[in-house]
Amino acid sequence: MSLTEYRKKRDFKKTPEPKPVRAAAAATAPCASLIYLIQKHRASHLHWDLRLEEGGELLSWAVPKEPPAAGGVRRLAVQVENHTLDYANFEGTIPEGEYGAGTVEIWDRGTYAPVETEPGRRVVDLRGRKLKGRYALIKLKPKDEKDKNWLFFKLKDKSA
Ligand SMILES: [Mn+2]
Repeated sequence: MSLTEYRKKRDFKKTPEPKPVRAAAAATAPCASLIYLIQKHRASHLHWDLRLEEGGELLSWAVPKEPPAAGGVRRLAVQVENHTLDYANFEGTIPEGEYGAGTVEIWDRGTYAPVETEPGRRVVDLRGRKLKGRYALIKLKPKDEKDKNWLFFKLKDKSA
């Protein structure tokens, strides 16, 4: 996935969201700490945008309900277009009439470490202020090509 869809959906003359800079798509050093964040997005429907840095972009999922700090709660997470890395610092108001119109605030931020990365399955260790510990993202069997539904949940802490 590239940032083509991210660019296509936005008019950077109208939205304050960051415009991708081509030169900034530098490869991430393998040992560098990777960005994890969640933005609370009050758009037409309130949701939380979960973002994980990978390959110089932010993989992104829209979570319709508040992400769980504890185990035992599974949340739907709909994968959306990759976002530019600069989006990790974005807070503000997307104007009426623009894609995602509404307010964006950073709800949680930190770093993460990938534990398992397979197509349709990711396990990550999150080190945020609100979400900490091991989480899984599991892609649900798609009913059609457009289906990008995943489940996001905290794995049980074996040491507890
Ligand atoms: Mn959003």
